[in-house]
Amino acid sequence: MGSSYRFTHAIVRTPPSSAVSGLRANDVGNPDVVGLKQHHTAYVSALEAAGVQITVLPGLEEFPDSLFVEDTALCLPLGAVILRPGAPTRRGEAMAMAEAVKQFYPTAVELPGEGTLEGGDILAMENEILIGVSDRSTSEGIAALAGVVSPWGYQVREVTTPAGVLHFKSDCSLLDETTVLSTRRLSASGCFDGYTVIDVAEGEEPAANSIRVNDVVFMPEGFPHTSQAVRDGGFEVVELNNSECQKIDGGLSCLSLRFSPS
Ligand code: CIR
Repeated sequence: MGSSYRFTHAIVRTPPSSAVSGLRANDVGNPDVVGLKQHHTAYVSALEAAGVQITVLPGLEEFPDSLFVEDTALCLPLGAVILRPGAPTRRGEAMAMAEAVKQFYPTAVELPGEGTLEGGDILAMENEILIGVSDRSTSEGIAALAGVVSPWGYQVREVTTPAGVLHFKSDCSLLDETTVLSTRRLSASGCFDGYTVIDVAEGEEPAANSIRVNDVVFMPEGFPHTSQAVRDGGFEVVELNNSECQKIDGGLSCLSLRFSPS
C-alpha cells in the first residue's frame, strides 16, 4: 500500500527562459521568468525535504513547456512508459526525457500506436489508473497504455475531463489509497464513486492540482478554504507559490516525474 504516493526519486527540468511563450488557454500575461525559476527552486527543495532524491535536467529553450515533465512519461514501480504528448509543439519533449528515464528504468517502453497521451491526464491509484480523455489524450492512446501496464498489475479506466479543462489532473489529485481531492465539476461525473472525495472549494479550482509526496500534501498557495479542508481530512499540508506557472496552465503535479523503481 502507498505505492501511489511513496516516492524515492523525482525528475524535474529547470524552466527555460522561453517559458514566457508556454502554451495557455487564456492569456493572463506572461509568467515572470525570474519568479518562475525561484518558485521552481523552492519546489525542488520541498520535494527533497519530503525525502525524494531529485534529478534536475536543464531547461530546453526550444521547448517552452519543457518544465512540465509530468506530461512526457509515466513511471510506475515495475516499469516506465515514454508518452506521446498531444500538443504538437511538445512532442519532442518526450524523446528528450527518455534518456533520463532509462537511467532508472533500462527497459522503458515507448507508447505503442499513434494515439496521444499526456501525463497530466493520468491519475495512478494503487491498482487502477484513471485516465481522462482530453484535447491532449485520445482513447487510442489510453488503450495503448492499458496494454502496457496490465502485466504490471494495473487496470486502466477511461474517464472524461470536464469541458474547457486542460488535463484530467488539473481538476483532481490523489491524497491517499482511498481519498482524492477533486473539483465538484469533475466528481459530479461519478468517476470517483467508491473513493472518499474531499471537495475543492467553489472558486478555488486550481487547488485541485496538488501532490501527495510521502507524508506531505503539496498545495498551491492562495486557496485557503481547500487547504483547510485537506488539513481537516488529517493530512499535513505544505503550500508552495505557483503563481507564475499557473499563467501557463501549469500546476504542481506537472513539474515533476515522481517514482520509486523496484
Ligand atoms: C501546456 O499547455 O501543455 C502547458 N502550458 C501546461 C502543461 C501542464 N501540465 C500538466 O498539467 N500536467
